[in-house]
Amino acid sequence: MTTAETRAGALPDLADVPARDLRVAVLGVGMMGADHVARLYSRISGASVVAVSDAFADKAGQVAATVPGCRVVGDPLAAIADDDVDAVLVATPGRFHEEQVLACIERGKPVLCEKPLTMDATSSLGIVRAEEEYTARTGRRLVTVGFMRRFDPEYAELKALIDAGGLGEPLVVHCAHRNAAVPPHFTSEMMVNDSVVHEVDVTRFLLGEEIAAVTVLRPRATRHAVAGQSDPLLVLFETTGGRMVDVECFVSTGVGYEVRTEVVGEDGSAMIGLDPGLVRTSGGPSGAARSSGIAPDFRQRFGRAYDIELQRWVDAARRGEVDGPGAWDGYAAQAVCAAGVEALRTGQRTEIRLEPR
Ligand code: ISE
Repeated sequence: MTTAETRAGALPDLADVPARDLRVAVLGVGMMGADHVARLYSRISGASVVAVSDAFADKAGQVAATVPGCRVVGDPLAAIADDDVDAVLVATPGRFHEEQVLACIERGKPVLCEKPLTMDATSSLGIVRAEEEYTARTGRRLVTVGFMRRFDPEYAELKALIDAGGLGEPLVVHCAHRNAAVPPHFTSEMMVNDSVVHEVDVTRFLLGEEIAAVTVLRPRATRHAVAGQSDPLLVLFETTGGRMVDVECFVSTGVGYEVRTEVVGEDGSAMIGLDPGLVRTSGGPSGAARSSGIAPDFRQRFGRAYDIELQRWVDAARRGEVDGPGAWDGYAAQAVCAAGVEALRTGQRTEIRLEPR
C-alpha cells in the first residue's frame, strides 16, 4: 500500500500483522525509551524493535546495538513513515509529541505515547479530533497514552473492587506521591505536570468521572526543595460527581518512591501502595536504612505495570485495536494540569471545562 492510499484513509498493512511480529520504532531512547526498548526485546512477545531514533545519535546507536536487526533512523518522522515500521512508541521530550503523534495518525500507525500527550490542552484536543476523523474513515483507533498505573496489578485490583461495589459509593480518595529526589530544574509547575498528572489519571480511572475543579496549597517547604520550588504541594480535586481527592505530592523526600492511594467509600476503604517489607517510619536519622522495602524509583515500583502496558499495547495493535488510556484521557489530563498550574499560581480554586466528547 502506498503512502497516498494510507493518507486517503485505506487501512495500512496491519492486516497481515498477526502472522508476524509487530515492527516497532521507538522514538527517544533516554531513560524511559531505552527501558522500553529493553522491555520489548526481552519480555514482550509479538513485537520487534526495528528502529530507534534520538536527538543524540550516539545514544541511539548504543541502544540499537543491544537489539539484533535494529536500525538507527535519524529523523523521527522518517521512522514513522518507514514502510517497515508498523507501530510507534513515542518517548521523546513532550514538546515533540504533537507532531509525532499526528504523523502516526496520518500514516495510520498505532502509537503508544508516553505522557504528556502534548504540552497543552488545545493541542491534545487537536489529536483527539484528528484520531476521531481517522476513526470515522476506518473504524479504528490508534492512540494509546502511557498512563502505566492503570496496568499496575494493585490499581487494577482497586478498580475492580470499586466497580464490584466492594466499598459502596466511593466518596474520598487520599493519595501520596513521593519521589526521593528530582533534578535541579524540576519546578513546582513540573510537580503538577509530570507527577500529579498520574493522580489526575488515577482519579478519572478509579472513579470513572471527570475532574471539575482543582485547588493547590503550598505547605511549608522542605529544606531539601530545589531552589524556588514549593515542595510538598497539597492538591485537591473535585469530580463532576462531587467526590474529592487529595494528593500530597512531595518530590524531595530523600527516602524513596512512595505512591499510595486509599479509596474511602460508604461501606469501607481500601489502600494500595504499601510496599512489602515497609517499615512505616520513613526518614529521620536511621529511617532510610529501615525503609529498605521502598522502591527507589518509578521504574522499579511500576516495572510490572510497564510490562503489562506494553504487552497489551502490542497485542491490541496487532488486532488493530486500542486497549488502554486513549487520546481523550491524554486531553483531559492536560486540561486538569493546566488548571492545576493556574491554581498553583493564583492560589485559587480553578474550574476545568472540557470540550464536548
Ligand atoms: C516522572 O516523570 C514520572 O512519570 C513518575 O511516575 C513520577 O513519579 C515522577 O514524579 C515524574 O517526575
